[in-house]
Amino acid sequence: MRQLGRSSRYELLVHKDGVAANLRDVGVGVAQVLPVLTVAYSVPPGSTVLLEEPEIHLHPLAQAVLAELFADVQAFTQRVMTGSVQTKAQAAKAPAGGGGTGVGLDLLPWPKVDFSKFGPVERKELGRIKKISGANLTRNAVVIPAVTNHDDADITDLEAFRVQLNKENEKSGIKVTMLAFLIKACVAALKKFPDFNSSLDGDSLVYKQYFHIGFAADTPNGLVVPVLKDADKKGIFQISQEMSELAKKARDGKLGPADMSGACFTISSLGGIGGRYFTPIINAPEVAILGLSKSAMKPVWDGQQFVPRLMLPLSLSYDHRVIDGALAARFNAYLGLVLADYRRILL
Ligand code: CAO
Repeated sequence: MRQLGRSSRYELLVHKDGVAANLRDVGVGVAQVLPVLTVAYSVPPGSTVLLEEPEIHLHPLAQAVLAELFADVQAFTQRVMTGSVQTKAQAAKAPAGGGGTGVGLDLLPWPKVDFSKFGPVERKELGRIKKISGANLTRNAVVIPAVTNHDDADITDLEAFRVQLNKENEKSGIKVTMLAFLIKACVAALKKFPDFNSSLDGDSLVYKQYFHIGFAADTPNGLVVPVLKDADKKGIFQISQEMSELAKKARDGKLGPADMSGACFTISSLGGIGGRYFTPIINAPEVAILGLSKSAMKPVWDGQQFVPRLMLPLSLSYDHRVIDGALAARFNAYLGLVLADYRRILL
């Protein structure tokens, strides 16, 4: 594609009927013309637009570049005529919710960039799981006013207990994971703070009296969230075993809809991989999600001296429509107490 010189700058303007367009020397680079047009006319990403008959005289090179850039004016004109795209003027006149009104999302179109102008590229279709989870994640990120509370839990003694348990049960074939302890600890916290075990339904909150915990599992095909049912009724060994079966099913792409539905609360653990805190996206209609990062030895002040303790980073994202910041801080603080001394789960 030919380029205009750096000094050549244009902007697209629309006629009052919104179909034909002009160019004017006002300070927008030709490379930006397409984004400008998509913004101005709410043209969906991927649309191409051609200037029908620019009303002012253009440098021939500019016309040639624009002809290449905007290769389909008839299609654009037809889209405007059939109402599948709106001009800016039409959008401004549209009723509430139709864009440009200050309510609704009124988002700009996705930037359309010809990456091959900058270097070699390869195109790959998103996988099925990514397409589905992407749509869900976007809705949840956009709709839920989420806040994340970060904290650290002292798991020094719990980790020693876990290692000891695994030694004792080496022959059983069941490996107890930290995540299993976290699932039980979260059940205790959900019982203590029932708002976390609720879902918004219009102006009401539905409080669940069951405790199904989802856990994010990384698979070759993408992220899935199997659900461990009735975690309150199961011991650490059973939870560890079921989790490992569900994780295997997830990796083999064999999870059915029943394996992935009904969660009250989700845990997303990146602890086996690394990182220090993150902001997990809530899995609607749940109202909170707990992110776990990699535990590390830290110097902790015990009132007299610094002592080495194994600290687990907790990142609790919550729906602020349902949960206040103070409650979230209490939830994390309670989790910290339980994880530091697991006997508290009995209280
Ligand atoms: N800190 C330090 N080490 C940890 C840890 C933590 N918080 N959590 C786990 N580990 C260790 C385990 O002890 C294990 O070590 P050993 O093999 O030496 O015993 C190792 O990390 C691997 O653990 P694991 O990942 O196999 O097991 P798990 O029970 O912790 O997790 C599962 C299971 C399915 C959640 C995990 O395999 C997984 O898929 N994690 C990724 C989830 C994810 O992608 N979340 C992001 C969602 S948002 O995009």
